[in-house]
Amino acid sequence: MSIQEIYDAVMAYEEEDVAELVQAQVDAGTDIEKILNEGLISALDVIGEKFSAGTLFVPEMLMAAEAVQAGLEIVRPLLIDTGAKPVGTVILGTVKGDLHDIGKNLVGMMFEGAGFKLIDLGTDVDPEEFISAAQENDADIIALSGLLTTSMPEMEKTVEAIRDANKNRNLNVKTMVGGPPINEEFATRIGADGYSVDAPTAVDDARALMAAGI
Ligand code: B1M
Repeated sequence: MSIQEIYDAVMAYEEEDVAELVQAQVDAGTDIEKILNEGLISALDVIGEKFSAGTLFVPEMLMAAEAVQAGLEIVRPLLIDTGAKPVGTVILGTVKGDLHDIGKNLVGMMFEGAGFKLIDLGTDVDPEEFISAAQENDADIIALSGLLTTSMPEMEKTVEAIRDANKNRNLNVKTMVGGPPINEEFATRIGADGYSVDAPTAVDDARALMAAGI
């Protein structure tokens, strides 16, 4: 039994096998980060490369994503069950036009595990939905995910709308952004309060934003 088997099962789109293999690794006490990075996420990276190279297509990419989601469901309780006390409220979502949610889900699990109250709006989220959810839940942070380059202007639009709501609609919320096409420079240019490269960093950055006072 090895992590390689998880990787191979994702590459073979064997959703049930992935769930069973991840469970076996969890039961054996394997480090969760190792299961995620070496078993599940690294397989998706290769799937993405094959998609770019034209050697596999959207249906295969989707089947691989479903296999990874099956594995994530197994580790979810371990990531969110820390007993930490609530430290703030985060609204999370993938921006308008973008349907990718695996990274966002991972970010959400880690926020929950760190004791944040999480409101996950899902994918393809309109700027106004983020703002309404933040108002309704008296949120501290809105975290935006985006995987497509076409999501970048959407992210900019969303951050701008939130900034406007902070100024004119009695909202007081910080914005964080992340996803493969996003970097620090872009985040700064669009006026986001934070950029995080991955899920664990997003939690650290959110904690730092909370500590800096909102
Ligand atoms: Co799509 N897709 N996809 N796809 N897909 C990519 C992103 C792509 C890079 C593949 C490629 O060409 N190599 C490419 C984008 C190219 C570009 O724009 N530059 C692409 C494309 C083109 C498309 C379509 C347009 C394909 C088509 O229809 N012709 C289409 C778009 C649909 C849409 O969104 N409107 C599409 C569709 C899909 C599927 C639906 C089939 C499926 C998604 C299923 C799902 O999410 N439920 C899919 C998949 C699986 C991928 C790849 C293979 C894997 C993405 C993933 O889940 N990675 C991807 C290639 C790749 O990434 N290697 C690809 C694992 C995940 C854990 O990583 O989301 O990056 P990630 O999250 C990371 C960090 O980025 C960060 O933390 C996580 C790690 O800890 N992070 C944040 C993410 N969000 C954050 C938010 C934060 C902080 C950190 O807030 C503060």
